[in-house]
Amino acid sequence: MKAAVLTELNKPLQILEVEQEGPKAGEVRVKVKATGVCMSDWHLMIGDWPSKLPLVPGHEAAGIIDEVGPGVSKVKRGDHVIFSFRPHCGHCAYCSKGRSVLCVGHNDTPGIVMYDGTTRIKYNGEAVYQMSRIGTFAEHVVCSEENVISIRKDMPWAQAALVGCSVATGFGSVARHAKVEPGSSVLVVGCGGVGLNIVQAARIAGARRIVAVDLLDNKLEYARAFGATDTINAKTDNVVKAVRGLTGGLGVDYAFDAIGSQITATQIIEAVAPGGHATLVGIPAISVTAPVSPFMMVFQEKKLTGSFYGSVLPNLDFPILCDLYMDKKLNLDDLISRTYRLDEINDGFAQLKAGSHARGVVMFD
Ligand code: CXF
Ligand code: ZN
Repeated sequence: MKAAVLTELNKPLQILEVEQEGPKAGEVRVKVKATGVCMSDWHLMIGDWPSKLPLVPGHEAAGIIDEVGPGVSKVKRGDHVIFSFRPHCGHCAYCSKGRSVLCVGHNDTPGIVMYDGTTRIKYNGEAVYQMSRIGTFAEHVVCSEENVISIRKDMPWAQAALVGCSVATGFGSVARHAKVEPGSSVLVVGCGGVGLNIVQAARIAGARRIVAVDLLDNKLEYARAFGATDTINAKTDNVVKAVRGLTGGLGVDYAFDAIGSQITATQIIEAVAPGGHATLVGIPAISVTAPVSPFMMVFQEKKLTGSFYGSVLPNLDFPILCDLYMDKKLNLDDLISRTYRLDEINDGFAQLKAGSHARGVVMFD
C-alpha cells in the first residue's frame, strides 16, 4: 500500500510503497477514506515532538473496516469508523473514572507501535512506526480496535475525519472540560481547526460574548462565521488590553489557548477575569514554558488547566458529534477549505503553515 512517510526531520513526506501485515488479535484493518492535515503532524515533522523514524504521521481520519483480527468485538467488517488517537484500555484507573484520554493501560509500549511492541508496517524490511499507533497518511491502517469508533453510515468522510481531532479537541474542551455556562464570555486564541471548533462549541453552549484572536484577518473572518461576536488581530492589537476593553475591564469568564506557545498561554491567563478559567488546548514544542504569577492566581482565584484531546470520551462523543453535524447544529462543511490526493500532502502542509485556509483534508478513493 502507499503511505506518506516521514524518513527525516524537516524534509517533505515521501510517498512510498510499503508492506503492511494484517491485523493480529484485537486489531483491525481500516481502508482510510479521508485524513486531515493537522499542526500536530507538523510538530512531529520538524522535531518539536521527538519521535523515532521512519514514521507514518496522520491521526485525524475516518474509513471503513475491511478486516478484523481474532477476538475483535467492538467493530465488524464494513463498519464506518473514526480513529481515536488515544488508547482506551477500559480498565485502568483513568478509564474507570471516565477520563479515557489519560489511559495508562498501555504505557509499557511507546505510542508508535502496537500493544505487543511490534509494528505492522515495513519498508525494505525495516520497521515503520505509526503516529499515535494509527498513522493515517496511508491507504490502509492496521491498529487496535480501541482506536476506532463506529459511526452512522450517512456521515460524509471528510467531515467524519475532522471529528477525530480538531472537532473533538475544540468541542470537548468547551463542553466536556471547561463546561462553559450559558451567558458567559469566552476568549479563543488561535482560529485554526481547533480554535474554530472552540468558537462554535461556545456558541452552542450559549456564550453571550465570544472573542476570537488570530494574527491573520482571513482566520478572524472564519471565526465570525462560526459564531465569534468580536475579533482581535494580535499583530496590531494588545490582546489582553483589548479583551479587558470589551469586558468592562475585568476579562472573560473562560479563555482557551488553541495555539500552544509562551505568548498565547500568557495571554489567556492574563485575560481571564477573577474567578475565570483559562484552558490550555494547543500543544507546543516540548521545550516551551510560560510564566505564572502565583500571587495573582491566589488573589484572583483564577483556574488554569490543560485539556488533552478536549477531554473527550471518544466512544460516546464521536457518534454524538456526527449526529450534531447531520442535524445541522454543528458546521463542519466550512472547516474544509481544500482537499488533496495523498501525493499532494506536502502542499497541504505548505498551505497549513501559510494559514490560507481552515482545514485541508486528504481524500482516498
Ligand atoms: C495530537 C496530540 C498528540 C498526539 C497526536 C495528536 N493532538 C492533536 O492534534
Ligand atoms: Zn490533530
